Formats: sequence, C-alpha cells, structure tokens
Amino acid sequence: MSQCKPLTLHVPEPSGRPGHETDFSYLHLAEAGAVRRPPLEVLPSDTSDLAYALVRVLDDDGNAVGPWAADIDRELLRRGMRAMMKTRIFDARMVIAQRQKKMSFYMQSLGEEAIGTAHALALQEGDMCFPTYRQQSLLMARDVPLVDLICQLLSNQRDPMKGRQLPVLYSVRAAGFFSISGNLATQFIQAVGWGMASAIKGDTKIASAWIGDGSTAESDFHTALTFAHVYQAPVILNVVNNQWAISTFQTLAGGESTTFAARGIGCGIASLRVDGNDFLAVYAASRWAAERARSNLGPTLIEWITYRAGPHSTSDDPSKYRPADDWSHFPLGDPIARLKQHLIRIGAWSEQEHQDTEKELEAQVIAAQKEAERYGTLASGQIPSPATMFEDVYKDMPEHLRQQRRQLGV
Ligand SMILES: Cc1ncc(C[n+]2csc(CCOP(=O)(O)OP(=O)(O)O)c2C)c(N)n1
Repeated sequence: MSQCKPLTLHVPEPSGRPGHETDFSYLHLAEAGAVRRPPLEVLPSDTSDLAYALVRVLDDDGNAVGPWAADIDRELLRRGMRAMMKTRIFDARMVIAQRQKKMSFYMQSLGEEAIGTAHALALQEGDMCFPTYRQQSLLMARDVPLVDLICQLLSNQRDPMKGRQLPVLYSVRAAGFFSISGNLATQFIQAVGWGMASAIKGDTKIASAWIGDGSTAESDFHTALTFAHVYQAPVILNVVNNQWAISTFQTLAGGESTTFAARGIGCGIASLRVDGNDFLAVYAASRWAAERARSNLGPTLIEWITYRAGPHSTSDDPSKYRPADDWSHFPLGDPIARLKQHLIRIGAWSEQEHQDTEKELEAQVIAAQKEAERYGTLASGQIPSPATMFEDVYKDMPEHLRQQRRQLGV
C-alpha cells in the first residue's frame, strides 16, 4: 500500500484563457447531414449514439443537407430570420440603455438567437415554455409587444410586473412564456409538472423546459428528468450548452468527456445533441421532439450546442476569464450569418433585403423604446406606487400586510 501515489482531485479547466486560444476540438463536431434521423417511435436507448453526435443541416456553403433537412416553408424561414435579427438588435439597444442607467441590469443572448426562435416556430399556440433569462428569442418569434418588454426592463409605471422583478425576468402567459425566476433550474421541474397536468386533463398541449449547461448541476434538473421519464410527460427538455456559466466552463458542470444529452439516456429519455447555431437543425429537432410529445411518445431531451458570445450579463466582464476573440473561433459560427447565407442561396433573401430589414427593425425597437420611456426610466424615477408592493403576495391581502402598508403611509 505504501507504494501508492497520493490521491489527487481532478479540477477541469478550459483550454482557453485570456491571451490563450481555446481548442474547440472537445466539441466533437459532425459533418452537416451526417447524423441519422430516427422514427418518432424510437426507443430512448436507441438514441444513445445521437446523444454523442451532432445533428446539423446547414453545411459550410449554406446548403441544407441530410435526413434532418425538412421542406420548410420559405415564409417561415424569413420569419425566423427577422425574429433572430430583432432579438439581436433589441439586445444591443438594451445594453446601451443599461449603460445609460435607464435600467439597472440586462442580459443579452448574442449568438444564441436561433435556438429560441426556431423552437418557438416549431411549437403550437397554447404550448407553454418555461424559459431561463436567455430565451428572449422565444418572445421575439411570438411577436410580443416590445413596449411591454421594455417597460418591464425599465421597471416603470407601465411595467407589467409592477417593478417587482429584476429586469429581464419577464412573464408573458398569453405568449406561452412562463414567469422567469432568478433561482436557476426551478422552471425545469415545473415544466414537467405542467406537461403532466396537460396529460391528466386530456389536453393536447405540451411543455418546453429550458435550462443552461451550468444549471444542469442543480438538483431540479435531475428531478425533472426522473419525473418526465416515469410519467412519460409531454415535455421537451432543452439544455442550452453555451459553454459558459458566468466564468465557469461547461466542464465544471459535468460536460467533460461526455455530453449533457447523454444525461437523458441514463434516465430513459430519448436524447439529441444538436447544432444550436443552425436554424434549420433547431427547427427540425424541435419539431421531432414536439411531435413525439404530442403523440404520447414521451419526453425528449435536446442539448443545443452554442456559444455565449456576449458577457453573462451587464455585470460581467468575460475578458477576465476567457479569450476576448473566442466567439470568432467558435466552429459553429453565427446563427444569423448562417441562415442569411442559406436564404440568399435559395433565393429567399438578399443583401439589400438584409440591410433594409436591419434598418426597419432598428427603427421599430427605437420607437418602442421611446414610447416605453414615456412611462418612466430608472433615471427619471417614475416607478409604480410603493403601495402596490404589498399586493399579490397573497390573493387577498392579510391584515399584517395592510398594517405594514399603513406604516409606510401610502
Ligand atoms: C440557485 C442559483 N444559484 C446561483 C445563481 C447565480 N447565477 C445566476 S446565472 C448563473 C450561471 C448560470 O449558467 P448557465 O446555466 O450555464 O446559463 P447561462 O447564463 O450560460 O445562459 C449563476 C450561477 C442563481 N441565480 N440561482
């Protein structure tokens, strides 16, 4: 025994750090079109290979290839393009507004726009998404009024959340967008419960659960998988692997030498690993999972491979922990540039139309921002009345809250 070397712990480290380029070979990419598309009725255990592969449709030249390349309506692709562009323009404007101290905080989704956009377009009206704070693209694809969103960000007098929630923590029930909570992963298990309720009622609606790679380390992730499997809940379990959880590389959440999609296989859930920057792949995989759920074939877990191109939030400086130009080396590229290339190739878009759309959407966001600011910004101090902060804690306000409200003199 004395011959044994002392034990050591393994602490995963990213290959790239500031001033040192990332080696992205750990992603184990597949060629576009190379991964099979199984029938909807596939057994979960028969998707094991897919949990380690990478479903891709768009090749480097913008062609749609392979078994996942569906015949997608051009108008739908163009809608997706606009929704992605709107998401990016909106994000950029809101980051500036935060810098101007009009709002206290913001989180952008730069580089991840295809995932929520294509997914939302693959779902049906009435399906419910349980998002994280980085799925604003779901809202953009569902054409939620920008003024409402900006009022929430400004916590002003027209904020639908009445100034009670941190900016970005939207709630838009009518658009199938469940209230965002700051507590990571809680929504993942709630989505499964919502799907179960739909099945118990004999409804036809399905749930879509969202989580980041870092948050899969939370226990709610595992609980969600167990419940989804046991009851064959009609739910899509989306894991957005953008490689980072604030300053923590995805290997520290358990992504080293395995995949997050592989977690599903162990729990008896059909699982896919998909190029999240490939609009067509996101749409096809989302449709596949949605059809499985709606046909009572059970849950599907999808790991979307993407890259968090921007800072974690306006409170974060990624240059402290990763190479500044990391995104430009990310092998799956930019989702907007990739769909643009495809659309131009099939004659459904042009450089001119791209520029015109950019201008039009920019004007739309600016107009919405101007209107929202009429109801107040953080800087102007027009906020909801403090009296409203005691409301909605309970359905009816109990005596002790009335008393506290009187004490405040409002
Ligand atoms: C329960 C809980 N723990 C920690 C935090 C602080 N926190 C907020 S975001 C975040 C990182 C989440 O990373 P990931 O799930 O990968 O999502 P991403 O931000 O990359 O989209 C952490 C640790 C929190 N909000 N809730």
